[in-house]
Order: sequence, then structure tokens, then C-alpha cells
Amino acid sequence: MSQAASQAVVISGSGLWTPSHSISNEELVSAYNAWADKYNQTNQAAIEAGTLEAKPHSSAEFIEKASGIKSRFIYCKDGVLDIDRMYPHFAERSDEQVSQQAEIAIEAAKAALKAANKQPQDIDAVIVSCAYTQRAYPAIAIEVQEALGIEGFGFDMLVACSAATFGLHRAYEMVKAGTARAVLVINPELVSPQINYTDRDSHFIFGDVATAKVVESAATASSDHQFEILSTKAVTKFSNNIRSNFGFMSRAQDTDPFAVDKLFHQNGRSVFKEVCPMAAAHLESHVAQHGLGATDVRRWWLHQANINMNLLIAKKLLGRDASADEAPIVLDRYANTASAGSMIAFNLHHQDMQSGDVGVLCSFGAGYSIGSLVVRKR
Ligand code: CO8
Repeated sequence: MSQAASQAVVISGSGLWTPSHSISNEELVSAYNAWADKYNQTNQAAIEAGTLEAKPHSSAEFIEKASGIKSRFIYCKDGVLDIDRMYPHFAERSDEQVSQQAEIAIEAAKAALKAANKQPQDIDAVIVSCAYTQRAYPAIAIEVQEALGIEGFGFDMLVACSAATFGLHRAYEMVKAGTARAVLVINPELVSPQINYTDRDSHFIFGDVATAKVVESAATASSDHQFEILSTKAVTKFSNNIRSNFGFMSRAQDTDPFAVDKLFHQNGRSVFKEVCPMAAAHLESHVAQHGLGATDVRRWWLHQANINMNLLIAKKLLGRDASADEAPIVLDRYANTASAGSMIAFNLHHQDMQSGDVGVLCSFGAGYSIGSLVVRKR
């Protein structure tokens, strides 16, 4: 075995950027209901003739009960609550300016570098992994690399809900193989432009955020909180239950690039039913690879889509309810932040862990995709 392959690989620093704006369920529902009333009024004749369905009201009570979400952070509140617009308003930037997505990635990356005790010259690769990128090229990762003064290389990768865990998997493999000394994995989840705020079923689900991690060899790590990556495990299985058809083909297909099917849409109930057992079985077999049972795990940093999903998965694993300390919930304030949810949970809940404690980072969702890492505090 080469020297690099025999060395432990650690997560040595974690960063979080939280937008300064937030939207409560009440604010969101009030705007949606006003929009629905206006829609129903405008289309009264067609609705009465039975050729168009009336838009039903949304409810803050339903949202909290069905999802656990109370509010969400958002990069730009302007426009979302305007019933004549119902989507955020982002100013277009010139090619010479830093893009909005790179901007939030840089903030999270700086925080991760600080926590890891690292300088830009210590990093050999930047991975930007998230559900959407603002453009196809040049890669957001290369823009971040340039802004921070990092040598080496960077690339973007899209794996929807599992982008962050899959990005960490790639970083782990690079450091293990000795092709990079340290890798910055960043998840700038700027999802609000892709949400259909006029869809009652999904208008409440998502929020914006950016998270980042430094992955490096244990031999070079000097931070206060280091988590050795014991192993990674991933699975994907095709499903049409969560889709976005947004893409570069719209022009050639003569289709509306902003049509409803181009935005996030899902069959939430089916996702819930199909993904929970998949995720529980995946996690059980992953920790078993280390001779561990679920009760040996000190902390579960689970994907943050729905509180009832997390409660069910934790119950399947532990045979009882998990405490908030064992499986922290952040979706009440952050909502679903695509791939970043488990990374926020880690960021806010890792410093109290003791040397030798085992934790599991896990994502599950669109694709379907499930990704996990078993880590141990050094
Ligand atoms: N207010 C009031 N009533 C509502 C509302 C609302 N806002 N929405 C739905 N209802 C109604 C429904 O119409 C339904 O009425 P009826 O019984 O008359 O048909 C009733 O309430 C119950 O609806 P559901 O069965 O749909 O309710 P659920 O209990 O299943 O809850 C959830 C809905 C919360 C969506 C739930 O199913 C869920 O969370 N499922 C899992 C979803 C999930 O994990 N999805 C993965 C998301 S994808 C991802 O994480 C990353 C994708 C990439 C990022 C994209 C960013 C844009």
C-alpha cells in the first residue's frame, strides 16, 4: 500500500453561510393565498364552467405538521411575496463580477478554511457540488478557486440532494489516492430561483444556504475538531418522483424554459414511502460494515427534508425515537436546503463530540440518491 493510501483522511473544518433574509410559513402562506384568490377571480368563468380548477388555499398549520418546517432562509426575499411576480429578483451581473452562487460559496469556504486552520495555498482541489449551478461554464468551482487564490483544479458536480455527500466521497478518494493534499467541498444551494411559489404542494419546502468542508490527510490536519472518514457508501436508483426538466435543450425543443415542469416538482407522498425504507436499510448496512449497530452511533447528521422522515428513519434504525441530541433537526429554521441539510446539522452539532465517538452523515432524495459517510472524532 502506498504511503498516501495508508493515511487516515479527515474532515478538518466546516463552514456555513446563512442568508440574512428569512420567510416564515405565515408570510409565505399569506402571499400564496392572495395570489390564489387573484388567480381564481381572474379565471372565475373558466372555473365555474369546470374547464379550470380553482387554486386551493395553503395553510401554515399544514406545512408545519406535514414537514416540520417553520421558516426558511432566502438569498433574496424581493419578489417572492409579490403576488404579481412570485419568484425572487436577482440582479444580472456582468462577466467581470463574482456570480451570486460563487459569492455564497466563497463565504462558506472561508469559514471552513478558518475552522480547518488552512490557507488557500494548502488546498489542491475545489469541488462545488449542489443541486443546480448558475451556469454551465466556466465552473463555479473555478470561479471560487480564482477568488480565493487556490492553485490546482476545480470542478462542479450535480447530484441533487446527495451532491454534498457525493462531493465528500470524491474528496476522500482524492486525498486517499494522494492526488490532492487537501480538498475544499462547497455546497452553495441557491435553490429559490427554481421553486414554483404558486404550487401549494411545494412552495414551502426549500431554503437557500451554503456549506463547505475541508477534507485532508490526518498527517497535515491541525484543527481542533477532526473527524476521520472511516468509509463512504452511495447508491442511486432511477425515479421520476422528483424532477426538474430545466436544462440546455429548451431552446432547441422550442419549449418554454420557465414552464412549470422545468421547476422543481415531486410526488411527495411516494418519495416519503419509497425513500424512508431505502435510507434506513442503507444506513444499517453501512454502519454494520464497521461491526457497529445503530445504537453505537453517537450522532446522525441526517438529510433535512421532512421531520417525519427523519423520525421514521431514526426509529427504524434504533427501535425507538431518537433524541434531538442523537439526530439533530435544523429543517425547522432552514427548511430543505437540497444537499446541504446534513452539512448544516454537522456544522451546528459536532463540537461537543468526544474523541472516539462515531457519527454518520447521510443524504437521501432526488435521483433517487443516497450517500453516507461514517466518521470518528479524533
Ligand atoms: N396547505 C394545505 N394543504 C396542502 C398543502 C398546503 N401547502 N399542500 C398539500 N396539501 C394537501 C394536499 O393537497 C392533500 O389534500 P388531499 O388529501 O385532499 O389530496 C393533503 O394536504 C395531504 O397532502 P400530501 O399527502 O401530499 O401530504 P404529506 O403528508 O405527504 O406531506 C410533503 C407533503 C411535506 C411534501 C411530504 O410528502 C414530504 O416531505 N415528502 C418527502 C419529500 C422529499 O423528501 N422530497 C425530496 C425533495 S428533493 C430534494 O431534497 C432535493 C431536490 C433538489 C433541490 C430542488 C430545489 C428547488
